[in-house]
Amino acid sequence: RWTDKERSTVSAVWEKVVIDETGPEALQRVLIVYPWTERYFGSFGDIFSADTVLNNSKVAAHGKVVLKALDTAVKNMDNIWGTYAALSRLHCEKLNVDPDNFRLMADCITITVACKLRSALDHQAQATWQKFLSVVVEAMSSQYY
Ligand code: ZNH
Repeated sequence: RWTDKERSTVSAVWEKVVIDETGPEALQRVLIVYPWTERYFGSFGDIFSADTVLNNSKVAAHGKVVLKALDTAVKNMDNIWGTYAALSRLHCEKLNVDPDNFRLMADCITITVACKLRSALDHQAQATWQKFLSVVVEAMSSQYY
């Protein structure tokens, strides 16, 4: 269901993404722009005291974990739902993450990528990239009941 052009666009965008930078920055954006998302990260300590969202090593590490999971989707574009079935179940049953937050996370990833790639993420590339992320969001939500 992906055209060759879409596949090559997603790969081209992803090749330019530095996981260790974009992951932390995207999750920091989620936590700052949508501060209620902090509730899921109780085990990370008081991430809002002083300026600690931006220098909390657990937030940074977790941002990398999320982006590494995206790498799996890029490499399995024909089976994104299958790739995320267990992860979706974990977020539903154990982590109790409201699935609306997946869309917020996806948007923050796009904004972070756009800030870094600038003109390399042109309108056509953004459209395809967001289509890809919307499948990721659907897949992450697929096991909720
Ligand atoms: Zn998440 C975890 C992915 C979103 C919250 N995550 C996780 C992991 C992964 C992920 C891979 C790990 C798992 C294990 O360990 O097994 N996520 C992901 C993705 C996405 C997400 C791909 C999208 C796209 N998350 C999310 C959101 C939120 C979350 C939005 C909220 C807001 N997660 C979470 C938590 C956890 C996780 C809380 C746990 C952490 C710790 O460490 O504890």
